[in-house]
Amino acid sequence: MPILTPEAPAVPAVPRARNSRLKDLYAEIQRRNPGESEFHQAVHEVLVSLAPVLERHPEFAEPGLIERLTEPERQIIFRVPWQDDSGTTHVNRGFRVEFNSALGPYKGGLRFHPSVDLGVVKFLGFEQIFKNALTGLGIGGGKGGSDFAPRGRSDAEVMRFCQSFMTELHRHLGEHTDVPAGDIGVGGREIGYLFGQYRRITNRWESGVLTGKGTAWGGSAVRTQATGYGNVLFAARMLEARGTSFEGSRVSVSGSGNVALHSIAKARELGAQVITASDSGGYVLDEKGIDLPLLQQIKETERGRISDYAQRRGAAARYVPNGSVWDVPVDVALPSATQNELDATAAVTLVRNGVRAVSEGANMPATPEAVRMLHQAGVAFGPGKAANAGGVAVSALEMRQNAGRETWPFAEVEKRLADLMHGIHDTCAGTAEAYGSPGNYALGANIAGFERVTAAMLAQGVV
Ligand code: NDP
Ligand code: 2IT
Repeated sequence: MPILTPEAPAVPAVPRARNSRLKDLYAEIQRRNPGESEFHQAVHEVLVSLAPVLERHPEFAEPGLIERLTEPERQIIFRVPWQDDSGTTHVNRGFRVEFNSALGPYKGGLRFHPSVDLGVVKFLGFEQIFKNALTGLGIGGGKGGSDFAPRGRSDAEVMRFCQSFMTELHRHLGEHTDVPAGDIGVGGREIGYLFGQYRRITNRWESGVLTGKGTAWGGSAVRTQATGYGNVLFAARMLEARGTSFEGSRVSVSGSGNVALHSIAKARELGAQVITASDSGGYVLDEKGIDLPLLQQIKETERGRISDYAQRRGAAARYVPNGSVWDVPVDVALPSATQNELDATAAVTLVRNGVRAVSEGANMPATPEAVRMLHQAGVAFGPGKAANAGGVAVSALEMRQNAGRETWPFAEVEKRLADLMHGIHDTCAGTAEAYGSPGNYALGANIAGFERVTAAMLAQGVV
């Protein structure tokens, strides 16, 4: 982990005392949370942005404030026993980290993936605090999940797992308390099973307790598309600020899940040629442009793999097992799979190949070294906590519809999403500029999110 210097070279110098306090704080966070490398990384990325804020706003330097911000309000870890179709019992571990509720009920997704552990959930929950603050929609930060691997499991097995998971988690949730949604491995099917079990146990139709529900039973239009659409809208605004656009550009997308599929759709709508998609097995390069209906059929209906897509597409596509999708020369790259999937080597390759913008659909997909290189090369970089906020923003709109027993039309939610993404872009850009680092969206997102949440924490006293 590099020392605490800001990611971009243009950040004004700050007095040594503030920097050394942040360094001490970071060392203490590492000591108190051993082995949680992703959490350390997420905290570090924020702390490196804060020295100029503490200088300008001494109230935010109040002892204990950043210590509270980096310590979850509550961490829940529980056993999730379930039986597979052959009757064999499995035991997974469930997590919910309720990180910060200064701005509203804890809000954030659930991830089901074998790599999930406490450090991963804490990194995601920490990111979520800032992301949710940037939406301005009155939602706190939280995240949860399990080391359960849904891939290859039958619907019945996934249902039993979700029911067992919710049997424990339900006591911690509530529309005014904690409101989960989807993330990796948790989509519409899982939210349905989770909601069904919550309703059964509590005997309440409490639609606002989960978001990402089916539109026939309380879900919002556009929630499924919102993260991918939102990331492309954010990237489009970054390109516009540089006098360019998606029109006629070559775009690479990683992943082939919820965020990737809807990023591809929106980028195409804006005139781009999207030429890649991937999964943990490899990537496909489709020079004619990804055939979205075919990819959706394979991923959403058949729950298949990218290798199946390449096979069905025939000569038009080239499948590269275990390859790096970032080797493909593009104008815009949209990492949409998982954390740390775009490292320094990938960033160098992208820059050499002339990339103009990188916008994070996933959470923390670019490593700190990659981010630094992109900044130094003058590439427009959209940090996940701003660029992928469209998903949770439409989740907050789903909560509003549920509270008012309303159903808003697709076009209305889509318009609100576009306005929200433009607002988040402009907040990040304006904050970066105000702190002497124009164009550094990562700095702008960290500072704007930090100011909003810590102002609320200060007003609410030491809790
Ligand atoms: P999905 O489960 O729908 O898709 C995940 C995709 O990423 C799959 O293609 C998967 O491939 C790939 N992937 C996952 N883990 C790895 C890995 N370790 N290495 C390589 N590929 C991997 O998830 P989402 O699309 O919902 O989420 C993608 C990212 O976007 C995550 O970082 C998530 O936190 C973030 N995000 C999601 C939001 C949402 O609304 N869903 C909102 C904001 C951010 P495979 O099948 O091989 O595992
Ligand atoms: O990372 C994220 O923002 C999400 N997975 C969506 C969270 C939500 O509550 O909609």
